[in-house]
Amino acid sequence: MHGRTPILAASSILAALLSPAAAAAATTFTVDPAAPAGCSGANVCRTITEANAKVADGDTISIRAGAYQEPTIAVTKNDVTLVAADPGKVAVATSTTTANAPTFTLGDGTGAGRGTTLRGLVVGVPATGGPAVLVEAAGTLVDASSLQRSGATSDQAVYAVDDSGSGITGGTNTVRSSFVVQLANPAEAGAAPGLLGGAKTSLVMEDTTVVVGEKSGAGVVLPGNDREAGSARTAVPNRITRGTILTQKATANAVEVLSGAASAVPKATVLDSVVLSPGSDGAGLRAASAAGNPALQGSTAGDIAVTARHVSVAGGGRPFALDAAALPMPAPLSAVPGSPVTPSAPVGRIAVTADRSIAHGRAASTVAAAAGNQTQAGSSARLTVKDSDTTDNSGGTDAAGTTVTGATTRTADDALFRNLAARDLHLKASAPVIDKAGAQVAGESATDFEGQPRITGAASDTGADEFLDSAPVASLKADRAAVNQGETIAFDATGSSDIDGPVARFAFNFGDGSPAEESTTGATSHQFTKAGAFTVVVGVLDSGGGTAVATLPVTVADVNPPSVAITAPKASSRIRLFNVRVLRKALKPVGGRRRTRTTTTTTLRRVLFTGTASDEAGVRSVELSLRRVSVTRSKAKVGRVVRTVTAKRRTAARRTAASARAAQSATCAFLDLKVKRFAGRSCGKPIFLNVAVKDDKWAFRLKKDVAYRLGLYVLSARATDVNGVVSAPVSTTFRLR
Ligand SMILES: [Ca+2]
Ligand SMILES: [Ca+2]
Ligand SMILES: [Ca+2]
Ligand SMILES: [Ca+2]
Repeated sequence: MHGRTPILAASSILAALLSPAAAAAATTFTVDPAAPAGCSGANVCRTITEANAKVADGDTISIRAGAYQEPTIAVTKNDVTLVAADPGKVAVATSTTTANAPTFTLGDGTGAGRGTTLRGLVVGVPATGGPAVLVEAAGTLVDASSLQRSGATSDQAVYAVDDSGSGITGGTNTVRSSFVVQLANPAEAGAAPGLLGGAKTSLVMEDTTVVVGEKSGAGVVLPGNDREAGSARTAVPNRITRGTILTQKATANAVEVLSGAASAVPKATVLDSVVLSPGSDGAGLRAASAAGNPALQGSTAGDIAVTARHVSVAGGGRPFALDAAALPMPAPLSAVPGSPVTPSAPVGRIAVTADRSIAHGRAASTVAAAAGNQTQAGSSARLTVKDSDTTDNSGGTDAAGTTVTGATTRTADDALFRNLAARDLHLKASAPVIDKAGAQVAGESATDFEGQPRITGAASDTGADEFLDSAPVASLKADRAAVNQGETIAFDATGSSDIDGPVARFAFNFGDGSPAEESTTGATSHQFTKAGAFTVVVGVLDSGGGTAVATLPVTVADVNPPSVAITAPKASSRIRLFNVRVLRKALKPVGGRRRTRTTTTTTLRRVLFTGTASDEAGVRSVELSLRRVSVTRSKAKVGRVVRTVTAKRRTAARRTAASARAAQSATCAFLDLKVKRFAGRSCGKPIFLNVAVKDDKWAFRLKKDVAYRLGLYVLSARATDVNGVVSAPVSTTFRLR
């Protein structure tokens, strides 16, 4: 029974899956550029256009890797998903040469095409093209995609919502986990934004990065979400959660919230955990009332209410710009059919609240509540900066109309951001706003602008970034990799880095047994006295306690031979080679005469050669050579000695002459244990014998399997270290007697 449970469960799940699927019968079409033209019976089509012509509501188009150039793809069935079978490898751009033709059109304004999803696509446009994605529906989703207008000469948003069609009465369009890039041709000068929201529908952006180049306009323009919504005037706020919005034109604002509609319903916008990086004279957020709808004289533009929490704005002219004076719609909006373009009197009330945010700029925010042509009673503009780090004037409401309240601080840009000049608004490890924004508030993003946990450490951090210490990166260089013993190598770890701030400490371990060395500069040098192959390690420690290591191999050549010495025999010593024992035994007298038998027994004495050998790197071996210089006339024999004749004593002069002759003849007698006798060899090539060495001491004992002769000998010793460096031999002359 135990074993059957999974099978039963699996079959019941299968049954549950099959029955509703049979009713829904959604079809997946596959687009494969290698397929024959048209669509096969197996629903494999060569082009997206062909598949799109076949789909019914709820179907999926799965697109294989390829670069697709097709006429504008207009999705007019509902809940159709176009998904890359190979995410990131499906590039789509329109082949249409008509000016401003989009690559995708989602919906047609009649209510068709709602619920379309684009997922995993790279969508581009030709130079004269329109938006990469034009939305004329609601409920659409662009997910995990990259929308690009690069080198474009036409001035269009990359992603634009046109919800002016009568079939659209509200709803939300979403861009999630995507990149939106607006890089117009450098020769052009346009004003189009990266994304343009709808007037009746909400725009929700999540985890999306927007980059708009210097020849275009704002990052995101939100014209409101409640224009002419008829009887169902429910404001659904625009929402930008997590992500970065970066604009490069000097005057470009990162986000604009505009109101020109004839509705009193608030145009609510929430920014949560977003980095706003405007142009050098732009604002992080501009909220402005535009003209009312001339067709609805006397009505007001809808009020604007913006909540910005955990937002970081810096690097621009000002954090916020509020303008309740009546203004004409900006150019990109006037291009949207149905947008009001005529300046007229009515304006709305603007309220922007920044909470636990970093609100920086070269100048303070601007708040313009009333301009000369503004006549509508009750118009107002109010900016509140609360519990934030801001360059706005503190202390009540300043002359410009900004109220700075709560636990506000004023920190210099350099003390906050990793690299503001490079538009990197991550917090430095030393930023004083870390852990200053308290607990997470219900409804807020649980993660920071880049998706890291909102609370790291004791509390959340002010602004969009929650500081999460990154490990440093260690780097180690040396002026050379190979030296001789006793030489010095310079090490340089100053190339180590930490993205959060400077590296705090460096610890060097040279690998040769010497003590580790600490440094705050990252540069040091070390003299290697030992030979060998070593791994030098540098450990770097950042201010947050993160560590990293880098290693470098070095080789130190052994140039010091071992030192070797002979301790026995002493120089010029005379060593008795034999023990002689004489036994006399009295025999029975013969004929009254005493008889004595004398037995002389000769044995080899214990003759031990000893010495020392040492080396810093260690001794591998010690070798001896024993040269017989001269012999007595008689052979010494272990056992019975018949007689002993001592050779004529040579004078020093005669010895010198003898050794000179030996050198001339270049033949010497060396002990050769292989043949167990003294063998003749060239004097320059002694026969060496390996001897036992332990703890820097060596010893060798003469054994009786060689017939030694009494006479003059020279013992030489040499040692080899573990690196193969051989010492010069040392010698001792002695005599066996
Ligand atoms: Ca924190
Ligand atoms: Ca972070
Ligand atoms: Ca770090
Ligand atoms: Ca050595």
